Amino acid sequence: MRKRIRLCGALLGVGVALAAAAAFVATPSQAAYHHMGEMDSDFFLEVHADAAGTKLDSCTTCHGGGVVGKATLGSCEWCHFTYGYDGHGDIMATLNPYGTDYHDAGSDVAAVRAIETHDSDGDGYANLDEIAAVRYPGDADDDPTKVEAPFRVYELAEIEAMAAHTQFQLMNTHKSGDYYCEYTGAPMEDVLADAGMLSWAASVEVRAADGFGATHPLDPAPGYYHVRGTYPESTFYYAEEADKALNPVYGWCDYGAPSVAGRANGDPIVVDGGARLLLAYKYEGAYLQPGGLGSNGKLVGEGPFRVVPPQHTPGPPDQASTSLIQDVLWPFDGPELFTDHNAGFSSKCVTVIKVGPLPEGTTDIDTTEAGWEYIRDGKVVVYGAIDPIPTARAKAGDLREFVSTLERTDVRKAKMAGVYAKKLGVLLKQIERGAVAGAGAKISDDLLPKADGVVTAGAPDRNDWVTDSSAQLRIYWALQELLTLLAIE
Ligand SMILES: [Ca+2]
Ligand SMILES: [Ca+2]
Ligand SMILES: [Ca+2]
Repeated sequence: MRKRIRLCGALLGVGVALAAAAAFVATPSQAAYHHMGEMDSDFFLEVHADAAGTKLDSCTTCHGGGVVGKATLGSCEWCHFTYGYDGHGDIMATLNPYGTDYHDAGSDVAAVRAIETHDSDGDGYANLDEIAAVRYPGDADDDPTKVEAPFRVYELAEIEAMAAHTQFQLMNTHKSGDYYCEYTGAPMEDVLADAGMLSWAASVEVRAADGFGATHPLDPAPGYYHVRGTYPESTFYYAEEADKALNPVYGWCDYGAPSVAGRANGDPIVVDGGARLLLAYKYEGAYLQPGGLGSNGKLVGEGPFRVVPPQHTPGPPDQASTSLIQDVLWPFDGPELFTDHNAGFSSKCVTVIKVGPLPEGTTDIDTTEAGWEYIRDGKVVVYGAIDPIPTARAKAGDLREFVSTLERTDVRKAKMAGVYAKKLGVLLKQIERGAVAGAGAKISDDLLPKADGVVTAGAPDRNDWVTDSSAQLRIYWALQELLTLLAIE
């Protein structure tokens, strides 16, 4: 029998056998962390107390995520998928290199200490340096030099507070049946403006919780559905032959939505404000059904947010490509001469909107864990080429918070922690005012020199105020991160 090892996320002793895929939807993703009998997270925090409450205080520090089909799973879902609720699987397969080192060193407090000097993930930074900088020691794509791009998390209520846009349109698919309907949402252009999209941004990439994604250039480009401005006016196309309700044998369009009522073939479709690329949250006036993975591993539901593109070549619903009956009024139009298939570029359950290209010195934010939680909580994150100030403000606030927890033994002289926190308060005010140059100077000339010895000289140097190595590393890298963010324009 396999040795029973105790690792966070392993769900040992929970003998509930559920189909792993079906369980993703219902399981709060942090349920396994600090769960009954699990000690590893306590061992980790006993050695690395500063990591409490950071992104390292989670399963992800030791367990990797994975990909099943097109779905990207966070560490929790990945564990459930590979290991199962009954522990039938191979727990070692869920460990990242840091988790493996911890396991091989004995899975206790001494093991956490013993692997501090290892570079488990081989990215050139020792585990201790990474943990101090709040970077994953088991993920080579994350290291202390990496700065997350500016981001802004929106809740549904914030998107709803923007001017609502309602549009009736055709959703034309390649093969799964077409339909006319009405979506309500905020134009994507308005969402990006609200996030402070930078002038040189070029495109957005939207990603859904199941890994599906689509790229939308800001301006019209052949083959794409663009963000800015309106789409051509379209016409309502109706034929009894196409109507699934009247021709259940080979009809291909669903005319059953309430918003279809009263329309006749050839009527112009008039949309107040013009047809736009929408970040939709309502279908026919009702909130979108939040998505989840069905037992077949496929996405069910489309909400809470769906990106809805109108047709760029407005035309009739066309017969499904898979139908053998193509001798019809509107046969499948593969080359898209008369109509385009916008539905396939309509991303369901969108949780991430990346505005590209990324600002210099930044990298993708960690969205692995965001997917299904965002679906449940009605959130979407916009990141990339957007206003960096709110992110810098939040990070400076976090840093001040951290410094306020420093103890006498972490600093050279008794009052230094308090004064350093006050200096960070000054920095915070500069950032809030948008005084970017002043804030940069404050960091480079005043804050960094007092916390840079470990990185520049291998040990705290004579003018360092913060003398605890791990605290100093955390402060040093947080300040570097702020410098990068403040340099974005
Ligand atoms: Ca490393
Ligand atoms: Ca790393
Ligand atoms: Ca079609």
